[in-house]
Amino acid sequence: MSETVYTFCRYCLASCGLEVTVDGNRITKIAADKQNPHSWQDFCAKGRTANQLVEHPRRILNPMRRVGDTYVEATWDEAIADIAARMTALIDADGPDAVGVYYGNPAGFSSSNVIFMNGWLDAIGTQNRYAVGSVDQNAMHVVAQAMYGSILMAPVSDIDNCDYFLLVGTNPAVSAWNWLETVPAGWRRALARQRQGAKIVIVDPLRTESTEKADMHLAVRPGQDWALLLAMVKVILDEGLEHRQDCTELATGVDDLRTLVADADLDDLAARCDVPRREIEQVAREFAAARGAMVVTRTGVSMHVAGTVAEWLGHVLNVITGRMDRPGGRRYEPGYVDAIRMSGMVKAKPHRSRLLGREMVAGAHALSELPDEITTAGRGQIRAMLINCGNPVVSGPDGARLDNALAQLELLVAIDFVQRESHRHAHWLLPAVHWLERDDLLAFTSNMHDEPYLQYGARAVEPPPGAREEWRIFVDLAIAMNAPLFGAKGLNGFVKATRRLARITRRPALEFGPHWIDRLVVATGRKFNGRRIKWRDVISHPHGMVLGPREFGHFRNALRTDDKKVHAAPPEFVERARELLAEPRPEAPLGYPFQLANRRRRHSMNSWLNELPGLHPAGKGNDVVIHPKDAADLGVSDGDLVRVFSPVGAIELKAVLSDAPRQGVVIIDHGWGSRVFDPRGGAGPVSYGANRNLLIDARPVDPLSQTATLSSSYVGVERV
Ligand SMILES: Nc1nc2c(c(=O)[nH]1)N[C@H]1C(S)=C(S)[C@@H](COP(=O)(O)OP(=O)(O)OC[C@H]3O[C@@H](n4cnc5c(=O)[nH]c(N)nc54)[C@H](O)[C@@H]3O)O[C@H]1N2
Ligand SMILES: Nc1nc2c(c(=O)[nH]1)N[C@H]1C(S)=C(S)[C@@H](COP(=O)(O)OP(=O)(O)OC[C@H]3O[C@@H](n4cnc5c(=O)[nH]c(N)nc54)[C@H](O)[C@@H]3O)O[C@H]1N2
Ligand code: SF4
Ligand SMILES: [Mo]
Repeated sequence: MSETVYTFCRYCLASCGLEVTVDGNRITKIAADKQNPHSWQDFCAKGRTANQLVEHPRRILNPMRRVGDTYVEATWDEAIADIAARMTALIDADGPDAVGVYYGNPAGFSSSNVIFMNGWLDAIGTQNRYAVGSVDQNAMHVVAQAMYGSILMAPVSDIDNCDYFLLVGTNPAVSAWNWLETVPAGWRRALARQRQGAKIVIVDPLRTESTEKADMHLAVRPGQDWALLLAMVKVILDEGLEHRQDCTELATGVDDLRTLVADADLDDLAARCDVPRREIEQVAREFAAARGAMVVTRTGVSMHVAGTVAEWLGHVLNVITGRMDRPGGRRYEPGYVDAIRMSGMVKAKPHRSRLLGREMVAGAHALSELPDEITTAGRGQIRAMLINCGNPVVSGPDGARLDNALAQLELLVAIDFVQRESHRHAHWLLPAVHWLERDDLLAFTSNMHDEPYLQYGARAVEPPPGAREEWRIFVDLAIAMNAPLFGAKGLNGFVKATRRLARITRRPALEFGPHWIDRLVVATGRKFNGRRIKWRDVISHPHGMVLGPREFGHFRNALRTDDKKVHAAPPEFVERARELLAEPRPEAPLGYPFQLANRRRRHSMNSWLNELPGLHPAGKGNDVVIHPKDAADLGVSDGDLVRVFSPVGAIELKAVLSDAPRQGVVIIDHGWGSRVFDPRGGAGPVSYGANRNLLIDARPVDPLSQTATLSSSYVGVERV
């Protein structure tokens, strides 16, 4: 007999409502939940085929221990005891930093994973924490902290009132309108506004599915958005087009911006970003004059050495033209929990990395530093590592160096569904639970939705009996290592007592776990219509509930700066901008004439859905896309096999000629070339395409966000 479960997709923050048909414990169909009042219209094939990952033929079903070159299944008791004993021995010998962790993007789509992971890390006391932020969104966190006083202060887009969209480094037609915000059906809503007369301007070195629909496309030189945006700030301030009131009452530092732009030259900036000066002036003037307008910056902006400055200047444009907290601009959505206040209660210990002495960004160090921290001897060297929801060898820079370092670890533990590239040296593979098998209340992203919205992501099916949610693994490890969870003395004993009680009474809910936190969060959440949400409201709305209208006026209150103002010109950003201005204009190094750009695909999720049969039926893999004029110079024809090389690596792929990239730029989609191994069946690995991040030197990083140059590195191309 089949039943229907309503839940939401947790692959990306679009969070599409799903209607899942289940027969026995098997998913027979996944469709959009059109009764979901907030999000379903972005529904895509990734969500539709999510059961293929649940039923992955190579899924790890029980903990697996490495024995020589093969793996054998083990019990959880054996896994936890062995991992705990080996980590404890290393910590006793070398201190807590001997254990390191990397957590990837999917960790953020679980309500319990990161909280309990940090609880375990605090328990053992290691500061060797590495995260995906350094190949994604760190620039935004750094900017939010400096300008608004909190890393989590993420403004949301008020699309339906917007008359002028300036979209920089984003391809919403493919990736949907989400990063540190989510606007369901955002791209369609922007196109609907366009039909009513709004203008869409997109800044992107590539012609994309989004630029095809734009009114204007500025094909910027990769990595030079900072120059383009600084030029726009200059035009606006020099021509007196700014919003007087916001520049004096909402923000501080606008005079420092004036001084900065006075020292910059429009022709120089235009030459740097390679966008004609008159187009820059036109867009700046139109943007300032539009009734409702917004700049939106995303990963195309952040993944460069000047990423933070560019991200900052995007926010500056919104602030100085009066777009914050006004219709058609960027709002602050308080959601139903005050994540900013809660994150402020967690006081992270400041920590500098051992070798380069860099501070953490958003609670973690940068992936680019990880290989040396593993391979360089001395106190604080990482000797054991846990990878939680990540594939950093493919997603991060210089994968070969990281792979080589991971091979040298005394202990590598991976929690995942399948064994991918980054897990190939693992001593232990621990089987994870898919979101279709897990309950999640994503309360801490509630203020990133473009309206107050709450949905409990119910599980559709039970996980395989041998799989475990991460939170439980972290609790078990803390107990086995005799380290106080969350650093709170006595908590382990309490957890054990609740476990006993749950067992004796046969009421699993009595065991301490994330559901306690979910209930607490809702019980102490914001009031709507004078009343707090009750847990039974949550449960009785399986399609989710919109809790109220989109409101303005919360932004000022949410600011966490000491003077409750927006800091428009944080000194470290101004200084970095001056450094960039003093640098010579960008030029390709000898032998590496092309900049390597990147694209996402509708049917890929970073590095992890490419092997699913339902998503990429024909011609799986990635190619290198070359402009026909560049190809002619290289003597390359469509379909030729070419070698793409950089100082740190080389890969071979098929050439495809297209004028999608600007001349001097070649495109290779990221996320490909990750092998999927078969630890249970012992068959050979499957792999599609090539890992373009093998070409990225990890050393040059944005000094402010510590992000590597994933989208503007230089490469050479030759026919094989
Ligand atoms: N060149 C280039 N590189 C990029 C990007 C780019 O645009 N260009 N994009 C960057 C961005 S934005 C991101 S977010 C990163 C992603 O970087 P990562 O997060 O490191 O890598 P993913 O490819 O997302 O791999 C996620 C892994 O988690 C596993 N997984 C999925 N769900 C779960 C779960 O619930 N539990 C557990 N335990 N495991 C799970 C998957 O099977 C997969 O192996 O890549 C970055 N890398
Ligand atoms: N289908 C699908 N959807 C996804 C994901 C996915 O993997 N697949 N990933 C999700 C995740 S983790 C994230 S973080 C979001 C990211 O969402 P987006 O940031 O919108 O990601 P992209 O689609 O890669 O768009 C980035 C654009 O920036 C352009 N770009 C590259 N370099 C530059 C530059 O120097 N300047 C400018 N102006 N543009 C540049 C690229 O050509 C590309 O078109 O998407 C999410 N949605
Ligand atoms: S992956 Fe597709 S279905 Fe899932 S939330 Fe994102 S857009 Fe929606
Ligand atoms: Mo991301």
